[in-house]
Amino acid sequence: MDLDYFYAQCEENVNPSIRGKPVVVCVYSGRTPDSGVVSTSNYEARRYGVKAGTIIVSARKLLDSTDAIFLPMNRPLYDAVSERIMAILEDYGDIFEQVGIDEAYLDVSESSKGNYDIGEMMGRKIKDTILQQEQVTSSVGIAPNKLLAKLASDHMKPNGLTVVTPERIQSFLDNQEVGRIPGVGKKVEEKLHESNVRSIHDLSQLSPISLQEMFGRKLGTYLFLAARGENDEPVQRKEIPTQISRIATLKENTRDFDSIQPILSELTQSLREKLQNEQMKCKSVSIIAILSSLAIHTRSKTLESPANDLRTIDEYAKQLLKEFLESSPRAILRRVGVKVTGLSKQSGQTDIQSFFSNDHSR
Ligand code: TTP
Ligand code: CA
Repeated sequence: MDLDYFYAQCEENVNPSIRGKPVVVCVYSGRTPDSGVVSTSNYEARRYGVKAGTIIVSARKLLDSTDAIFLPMNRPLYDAVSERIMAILEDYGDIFEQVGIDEAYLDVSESSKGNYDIGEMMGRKIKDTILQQEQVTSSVGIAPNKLLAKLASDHMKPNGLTVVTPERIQSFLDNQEVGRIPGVGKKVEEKLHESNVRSIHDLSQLSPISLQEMFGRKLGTYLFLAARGENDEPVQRKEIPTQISRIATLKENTRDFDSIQPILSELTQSLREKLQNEQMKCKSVSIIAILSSLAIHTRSKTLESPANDLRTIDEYAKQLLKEFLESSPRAILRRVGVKVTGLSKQSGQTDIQSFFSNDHSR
């Protein structure tokens, strides 16, 4: 199951008056009013060639003649919608695996008794429930494995439902472009094109040996099997991590707060993205100071309430660094790190503070 034009669809739901117009969700870098890239766009905007990764300036030009709406990312909103939808999905399959903010796999082998008609009914029910409860359209693929289910969910986007029964695998695959296979990026695609391999059917004509020669053992074997629709990756419930940390080596050994702090902030940013992707909150924040002597020190603080917004984590980390430097007048840092612990799944309710934290106001 993959939600359609997810961020933009959330925005349409919050403000229905923009529905029908091209909607562009942007990651503004802040350098100039229009610098940054498109995070995603609705299908109206895609008709003009505006999609994830398009530079905002280009998007404005492409949509010049339209009444397009440009909005900044509001990640707390999308997180909250995603979490409610994932909770709906969890009730269905035998095993549930969320991938990213808007995608999930459900193993329904047992509950469908391996019957694709039952699988299809489950798929419809899931789509209907998400639409009724959250007014979000989704695309579902039902197939013998994760690779085929992913391709099937992409097949009729948006609002699609595609069933690939075992008998239909090869005909389903043959006409599709090799670039559609998950894991086939630009480079692999170009290399295949150079060998005149464009469709998955073309790919299926290559021997495992020649694929391995071109791409190495691992990717070569994957591609050989993928061309036949074979993939044995299990649907697996994600283990919930108990802590996440980031660490970096400083350009030079120092105990100067102003030179260490920007590095710490970068680490905090990356850590917080991970937290939000995993839809987790943390209870405490620590900093790690590795000194020029290689001695390791940590300092921790418990938050007033679990959080995953940048401002809170960044402020705690900065405070900890300041306190550490003050309490250790001879410490010279070689590396610095930040760690969050006491992780828990974030609750459905988005609190005001994280709602107005950086993404929204940027
Ligand atoms: P996708 O599922 O790739 O895209 P989508 O849901 O917007 O559109 P589609 O109908 O084709 O599924 O990504 C999910 C969300 O992730 C998307 O709404 C915004 C975000 N995203 C980015 O921020 N940057 C990116 O480059 C991509 C690909 C997605
Ligand atoms: Ca999607």
